[in-house]
Amino acid sequence: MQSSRRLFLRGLASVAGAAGAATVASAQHENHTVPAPPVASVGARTGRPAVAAIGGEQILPGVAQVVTPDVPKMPWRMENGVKVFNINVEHVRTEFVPGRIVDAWGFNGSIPGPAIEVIEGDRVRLIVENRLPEGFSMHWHGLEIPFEMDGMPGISQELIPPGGRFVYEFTLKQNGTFFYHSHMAMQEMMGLIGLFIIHPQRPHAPQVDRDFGLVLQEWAILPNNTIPNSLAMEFNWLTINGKAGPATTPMLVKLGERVRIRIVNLGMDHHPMHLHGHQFYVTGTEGGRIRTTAIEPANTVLVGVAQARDVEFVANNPGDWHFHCHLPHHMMNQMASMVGPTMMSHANMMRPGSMTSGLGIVEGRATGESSGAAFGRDINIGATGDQPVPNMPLGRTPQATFMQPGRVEAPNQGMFPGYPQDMFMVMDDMVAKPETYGLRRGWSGGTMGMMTIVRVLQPDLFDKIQELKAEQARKVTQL
Ligand SMILES: [Cu+2]
Repeated sequence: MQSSRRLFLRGLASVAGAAGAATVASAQHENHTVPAPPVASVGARTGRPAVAAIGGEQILPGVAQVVTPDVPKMPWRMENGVKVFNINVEHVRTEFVPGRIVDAWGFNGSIPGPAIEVIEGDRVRLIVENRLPEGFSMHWHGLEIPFEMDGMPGISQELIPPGGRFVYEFTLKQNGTFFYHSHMAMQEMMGLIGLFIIHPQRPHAPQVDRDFGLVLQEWAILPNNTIPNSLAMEFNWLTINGKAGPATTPMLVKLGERVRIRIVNLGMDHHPMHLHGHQFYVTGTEGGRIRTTAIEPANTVLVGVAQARDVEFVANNPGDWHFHCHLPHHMMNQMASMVGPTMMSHANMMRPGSMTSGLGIVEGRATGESSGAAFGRDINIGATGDQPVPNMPLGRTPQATFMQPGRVEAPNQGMFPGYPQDMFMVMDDMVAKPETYGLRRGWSGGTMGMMTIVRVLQPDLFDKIQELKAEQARKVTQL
């Protein structure tokens, strides 16, 4: 108990350290990545710092605010009855799992962008500033707004040039789960999307106690590279709110509560999102609320590209339940489970020196007897030199000692491209945070790729984690 508490606190310290580093990174970013403003056709940069949020504390009395794990809310200020948002489109350096640094594009320092959370009937003004090195325009996906505000370059407006601004303003006539994104296709694959959640003025019945918002994205990032290849069709990193499992922050609910999860997908694949331990009802699409007589039970909902789905359920089954895309390749990072067995440095399967040396195959055919029965997955037919390779240590008490803060050398480091998050993926301590408190030791070995966890907690554990979160917030503030 003592030692697990110590490890947990150590995890907190690394979280606090990361927060400090992020501040420095964003300060540097201010100074060198903003291109020199050219003559802007739609307004000039003002250089005005972002105004601190005054909104977002409470959306509507008695209505649960939407929780977007790992993603901030978009701050706004009220000006003459209009909610005003400043949205900067810019390079963002982020981290999918500890050690997997990614340089992509996002909004206000976040990938996906901060979640906009507003109310039906609101008038909103969205001041979009393009800090990319190329033209940009913003589309408000699913919103019924004046044509000039639709963000279609060439059709409804000119591209916003690098350094330029465009002010979008409209009144919200709908409610539901919407999103905002670049309308340049390749920019979508560089990360440019964010949630746009509109609450109804009167909540739908039955009201939910917890409301969560998730953005699904996929990325093709070669080993030893930090920049996504937006042309590639083979995706090796799958993220929920910009994190890959096990770095995705679990969603916490109290036993018996009614829960809504809103899921949005923008990428090249559709994601069948599956919840363990419960049945849910699909209550909304990207077009709004589904009428009550049409909802049906399920535990997997297909969230197609450009779609949104709201699901609701009563969390009546205590436990830590996976919520994940069920496409096998999307349930891991770097497809480590598939390529792993062919990359073991035994038999005649040498580990690759590079991607061009052919996934470790140095002689014969990929499917030849000497290479095992099948490329990618040895089923012990014809393979004499291979051996079973699990995703995580075998045995009743997993030894979660491979990757810990301060000790980055794992015994198998370097055997696989894209270390860490390789064959032995137990990294509980590297991703420790209050929300993971009390998870079974070794849990992180089974949570990869587009996976997260819904924790249906007894009230005392739920309250304990809230205390830990408050304690962590105090520590970060003191820095
Ligand atoms: Cu998927």
